[in-house]
Amino acid sequence: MKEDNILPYEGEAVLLDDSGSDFDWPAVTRTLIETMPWQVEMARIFGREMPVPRMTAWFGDAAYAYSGVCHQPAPFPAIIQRLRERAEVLSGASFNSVLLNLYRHGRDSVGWHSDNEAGLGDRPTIASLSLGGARRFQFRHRKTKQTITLELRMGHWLVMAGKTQHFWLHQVPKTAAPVAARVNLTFRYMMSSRLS
Ligand SMILES: O=C(O)CCC(=O)C(=O)O
Repeated sequence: MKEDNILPYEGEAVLLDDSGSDFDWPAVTRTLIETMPWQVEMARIFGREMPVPRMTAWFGDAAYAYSGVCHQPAPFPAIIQRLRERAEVLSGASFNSVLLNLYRHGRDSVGWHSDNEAGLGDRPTIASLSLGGARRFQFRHRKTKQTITLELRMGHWLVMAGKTQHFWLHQVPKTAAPVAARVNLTFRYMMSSRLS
């Protein structure tokens, strides 16, 4: 993975272009938008309960807490199972859970954060698939503030590994440009549940 590393230090991130694979990505995108149990989650931001600016859905073998929101175990639908298998082939890692994000328009976003929940472990491998409209994705190093900007397009897999979540934040910023709806799936491996 090292030779394709997007990150200059203290992390590993690889961008794989899977747009030419056997998947009909526009059809997969439509199916996910139409059939996933999308919800607007509430999260505690600066001490206030606020709707997050995107829709989310969750499937996994174990319960999971994300931004203070508890997700109960939920079996993978067939289409997500196919994508999980693809994620595992491309990354060489195994995944038992997936968080889906639906960015309905350019005002939907996810702010600076890292995927560093305790159940993910110290050096999680996370495979993140982009579908639908292209959006800007940025990494920012916690200490040096170095920022790396990518454009994530339909069929791109961003695989993050090693100490990435420890040293780098990431975000999908809002945009004023007209953009098509975007679906993102982040496959993760939860080592244990912190929920009962
Ligand atoms: O939409 C993306 O590409 C990133 C999503 C993300 O950062 C997350 O779900 O934690």
